[in-house]
Amino acid sequence: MAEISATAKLPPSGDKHVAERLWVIFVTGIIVLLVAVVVYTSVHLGFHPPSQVETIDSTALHTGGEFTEANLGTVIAPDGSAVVRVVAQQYAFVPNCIVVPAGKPVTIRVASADVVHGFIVQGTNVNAMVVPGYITTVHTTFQDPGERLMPCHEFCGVGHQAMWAHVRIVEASRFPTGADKQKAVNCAS
Ligand SMILES: [Cu+2]
Repeated sequence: MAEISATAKLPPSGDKHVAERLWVIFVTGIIVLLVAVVVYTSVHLGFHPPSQVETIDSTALHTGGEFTEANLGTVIAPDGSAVVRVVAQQYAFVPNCIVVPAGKPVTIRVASADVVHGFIVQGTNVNAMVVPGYITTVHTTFQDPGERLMPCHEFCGVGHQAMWAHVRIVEASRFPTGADKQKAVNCAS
C-alpha cells in the first residue's frame, strides 16, 4: 500500500512538457507574425520611417533658404519626378492645396514653423510627423488622378481640428506649366 501511494504523488511530467512546448510554439508564432507584418508593410506597402536626418532653424523658415514662400509648392525635375515643399504651422499647411503628377515619383519635404505637427494622405503610404528643427522627407507615387485630404494628425493646439490640406493628383501631361522651370506651383497656379 505504501509503495502505491508514493507512485501516485509523482508530478504528471508528460503534461507539463506539452504545455511548455505549446507556449514556445505560440510565442514563436507571434514573433514570426510581427516580423512578417514589418516586411510586408515596408516592402509591399512602401512604409518606411524617415531615416534621413536634416536639421533646419524652424524660427527662420520665412527669412531665407529652402522653405521661403516662393519655394513652397511643387517643382518638377527634368525626369518628371516632383518635389513638394510644405510648411506646417498652427493651424494650416502652406500651401493648403498641393498639386502632384500621377504615376511619377513624388518627394514631399515638410518643415514646422512652430510645434510638432503630422500629416497623412489617406489611402497612401504618406504618414509622418513634423518635428520643429527637422525636415521630414517622404517618398511616394500617387497612382490615380483625383483629390485626397491631408489632415494634421498630431494634436498641435486649439485649432488642430481645422488643420488640413488637399492633395490634387493630375495627369502628368496636364500639370501646371512653370513647375518644370524651378518655379513652385500649387492648386491656384
Ligand atoms: Cu497641426
